Amino acid sequence: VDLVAQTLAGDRRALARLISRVEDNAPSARQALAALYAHTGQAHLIGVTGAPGTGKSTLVNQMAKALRAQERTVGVVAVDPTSPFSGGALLGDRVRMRDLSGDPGIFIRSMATRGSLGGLAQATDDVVKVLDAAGFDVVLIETVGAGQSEVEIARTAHSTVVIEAPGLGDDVQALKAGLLEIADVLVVNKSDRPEAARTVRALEATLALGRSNHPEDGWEPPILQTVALDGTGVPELLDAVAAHRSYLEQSGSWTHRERNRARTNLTRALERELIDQLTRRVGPDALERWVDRIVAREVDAYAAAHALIEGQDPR
Ligand SMILES: Nc1nc2c(ncn2[C@@H]2O[C@H](COP(=O)(O)OP(=O)(O)O)[C@@H](O)[C@H]2O)c(=O)[nH]1
Ligand SMILES: [Mg+2]
Repeated sequence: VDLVAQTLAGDRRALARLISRVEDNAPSARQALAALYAHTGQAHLIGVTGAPGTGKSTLVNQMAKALRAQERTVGVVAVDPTSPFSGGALLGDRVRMRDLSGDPGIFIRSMATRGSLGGLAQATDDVVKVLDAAGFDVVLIETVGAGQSEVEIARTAHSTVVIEAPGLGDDVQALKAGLLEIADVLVVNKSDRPEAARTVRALEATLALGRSNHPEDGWEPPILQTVALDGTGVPELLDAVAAHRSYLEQSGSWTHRERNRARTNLTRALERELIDQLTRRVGPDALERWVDRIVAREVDAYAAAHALIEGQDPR
């Protein structure tokens, strides 16, 4: 069966199987990704990130529903490497997202936890490409804004929505996590809570400081308020994200971001390919013997890498 052709034709079961292969990094997956690649580049990729518990999943669910009401098709990729469960999905996420099941205009995938976070970023990127090629108008990518890899995932989106919520301890968690710099749209969710106004003010103050450092950037991230529990503020959020897309297109930033994404993809592919080739050439034993020598303080990692590339024997 040709999963690629079926996926392009709109077959959702084929899409699900193809995504599983991509997630498992199966040998057939690279060929499939290559065949799909020419069909990518149409979807608006929207990253949704923020500290755990800010309401990302609830909000993504509402955004997806609102987009469906506008007759737009939606792919959702939820990435949660902090979840210890296989499948990566928090049970609550699955339950809440069940609202939307049975609708062929939406496809939701929770990414499995990977051994390495670098692998997770790559796998997420690949799954997003499959959804893009399959023709979804919008792909929402939920990540926990907690570390470098999550920031990297959020960064590959066209538009990044950073979620804050009042009452989680610190005034501005996103600031601590370094997320404000990548925010195209800021959302204070849980605005049904009285402390929300204070969180908005804290964000405004922080942004006012940061903005003067980037006078060349023509986009000022708006600060919106939502109540994901009942959908309050979600239409305004979608408007802001659409406005950001228009800004990207008119300013030339869309092309610029596409180039950056292509460069990241190429660099990652090169790293993977070169390491694979080298490991095949010298064998895994040689690698381990260089590790021994590094541990023994006989050589440093740079010298060992250089020696490996030169084809030298560890001993
Ligand atoms: N009061 C209030 N609670 C919310 C709101 N949005 C989400 N929550 C709750 O916050 C908790 C965490 O939500 P979740 O979407 O799983 O957050 P995530 O970890 O960021 O994905 C859940 O108990 C939600 O019901 C909101 O707008 N107001
Ligand atoms: Mg979540």
